[in-house]
Amino acid sequence: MKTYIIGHLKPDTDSVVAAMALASLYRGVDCFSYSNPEAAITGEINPETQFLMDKFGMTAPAILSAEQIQSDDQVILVDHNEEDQRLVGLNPEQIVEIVDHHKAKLNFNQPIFLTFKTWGSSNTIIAFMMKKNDFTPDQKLASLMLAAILSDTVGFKSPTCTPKDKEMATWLAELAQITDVETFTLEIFKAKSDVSKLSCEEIVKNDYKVFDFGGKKVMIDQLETVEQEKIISEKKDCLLDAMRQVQNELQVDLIFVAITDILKVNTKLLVLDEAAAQVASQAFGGTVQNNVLDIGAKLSRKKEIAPPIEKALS
Ligand SMILES: [Mn+2]
Repeated sequence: MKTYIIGHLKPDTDSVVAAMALASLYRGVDCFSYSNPEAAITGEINPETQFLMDKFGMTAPAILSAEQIQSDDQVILVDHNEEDQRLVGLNPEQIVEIVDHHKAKLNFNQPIFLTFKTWGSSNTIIAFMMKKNDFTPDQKLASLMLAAILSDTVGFKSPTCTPKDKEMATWLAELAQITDVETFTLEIFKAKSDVSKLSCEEIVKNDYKVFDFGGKKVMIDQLETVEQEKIISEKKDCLLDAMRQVQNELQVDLIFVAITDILKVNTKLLVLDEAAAQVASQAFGGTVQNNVLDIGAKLSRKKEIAPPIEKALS
């Protein structure tokens, strides 16, 4: 019997490291009675997470499929809760706990443990849980947890960032013995931005979430980069073709690709068709020009991009 701790589809650094960190806490502190806590991920890690694993000599958790989960195993979700973002085929009756910082959309037939905080990163929540339990992550794990907080809060610049994120990051930076957090943040940004090895289809599927907004399936992919202009001027047509293909493949009603410049703090939305253009204009104002809508100083999909789209569709 195992307890799998697993993040969302299309794993990002926060979700991969949150699974590792929570598994480490649950293995390390006696009062948690989970049997064999084991971190897992839903699919290949992204280039940023790979960079961090290499940098700190760590190995990412193994990819788990629903078929590998035995009927007596338990599952803990981290960094997500909605069904559309869970491992495909996962039996909701095996979920025993959720630790998350996203809007809750839940419907369970059994009582479960829930830890939801409106902080900028799931790793902030887990660091907080560690402190409460007098548990100290080792230097490598602390480094990864710090990186996850910096990644999710875009170096503390995202509107999702809270004082608690900074407080936990300070604690983790000490444990990690990382004194120059700013330089470390830039290193993470560069790794995040490296799309040189990705095809347009891979970019469109690099960091996407599918939402159910008023009965419509809406896919929002976000590319956080320091090369926004270059990507739009060099890859727009190729990305639009890939968006068309991915929209068909995933059977979503609307598809948006947000290209976010994390240094300039600006997002440009790639919009595929007239239906999406209308929704985008209604959500953010302005007019779509050549399939691009500049939505201004926005960084956070969760707080600044998805909610206006949801509102426009309601
Ligand atoms: Mn997160």
